[in-house]
Amino acid sequence: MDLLLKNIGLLATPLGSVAHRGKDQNQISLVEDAMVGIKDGKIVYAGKAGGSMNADEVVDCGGRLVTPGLVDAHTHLVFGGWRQKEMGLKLQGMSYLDILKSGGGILSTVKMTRGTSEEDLYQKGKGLLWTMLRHGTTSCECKSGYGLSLADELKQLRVARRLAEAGIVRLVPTFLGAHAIPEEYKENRQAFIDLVVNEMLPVVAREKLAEFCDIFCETAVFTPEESEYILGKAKALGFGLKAHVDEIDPIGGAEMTAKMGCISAEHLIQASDQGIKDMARAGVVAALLPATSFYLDKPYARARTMIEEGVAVAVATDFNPGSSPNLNLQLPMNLACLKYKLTPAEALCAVTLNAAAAIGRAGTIGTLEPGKAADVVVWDAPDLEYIFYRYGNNLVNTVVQGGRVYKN
Ligand code: IZC
Ligand code: ZN
Repeated sequence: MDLLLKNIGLLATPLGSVAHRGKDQNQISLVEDAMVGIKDGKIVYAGKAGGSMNADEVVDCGGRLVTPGLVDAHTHLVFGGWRQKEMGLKLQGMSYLDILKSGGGILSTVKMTRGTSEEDLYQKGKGLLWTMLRHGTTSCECKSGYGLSLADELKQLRVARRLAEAGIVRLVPTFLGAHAIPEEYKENRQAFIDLVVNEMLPVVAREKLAEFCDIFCETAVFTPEESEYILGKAKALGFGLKAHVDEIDPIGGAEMTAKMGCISAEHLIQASDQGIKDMARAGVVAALLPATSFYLDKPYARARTMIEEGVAVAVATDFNPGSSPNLNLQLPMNLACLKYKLTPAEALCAVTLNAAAAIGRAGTIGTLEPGKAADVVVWDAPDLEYIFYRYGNNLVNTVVQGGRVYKN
């Protein structure tokens, strides 16, 4: 064996390789006095301590809590600049969509991303990934959507590919060309939709630069009908589907994700009862983003209703320079308990197994079981409740990613 994590006070993990819905989301395995054995970057044993195991490297967990590495199923990781200059507008009461309509918001990040070189975007992304890793995130999804031209979307996705190859955090790339209508197409939105469908999607598919296609389905951005059209074209090219829906206004986005067979639907703050039922029937994972509700001072998605209706709930950061400039998944974990009223067990599942399912990785990450990737967090915590109860500082003691050990 390459690595042994011994003296684990409590090993807490969901089990299995499919998203947990309904009452199952609350079912996790809790083993006291445990150990985890790792070989070739994979878990070979996770359970009760005992027997003698020889390992090249031993980490003494000192009686601490151990969980699977966190999976951040929704990030906009690659972008130029930041948006601190919009803080003043926000404080004066200007809304997220008003800032976007006036050419700021996403569009200001588009300008800065177009103006940043591939190498600079890569270096910045690497720094962000190291920070995420130190906060316990061992896998993340990463969206494009700040290029909004063929060349600039490809640039962002090439950066994502290089970041994946850097091997810091496991990374799953998503094409979000339909994130906003860029300034140069303001008077001709159909021409931009044609560009996404006829030029961007085929090249991204051919160059295998993204696994999923996402869209911002929202008032003044893309309608549910336009979303169906674009996602339908993406599906035909082999992309898995995701969509940002019903974040600000209830416009039938959740229903649309069920109809299109999306793997996940994002935000869902205003999702209708029917939309939630449709998602449960179609098996769409709800990727909820409570740090965005916090940051935009908006209501919180109806996570309890979703769980009661049988929707698998995942929780992610939505890390982006506008509505969620935070890449520490521990804050949304706190909010999942405090605002969504999830139990610690449900919330753990939401940032591990269900998050893995939201990005098509439930078979390989998200639980501590033999055969899965050796992605593990050792927490400065004696039990599971503690990491949801404490907040505001980093509670990670040690992270193992792909069998490599990083001590904080
Ligand atoms: O840059 O504002 N919601 N897209 C949809 C975002 C937030 C990212 C941004
Ligand atoms: Zn987003």
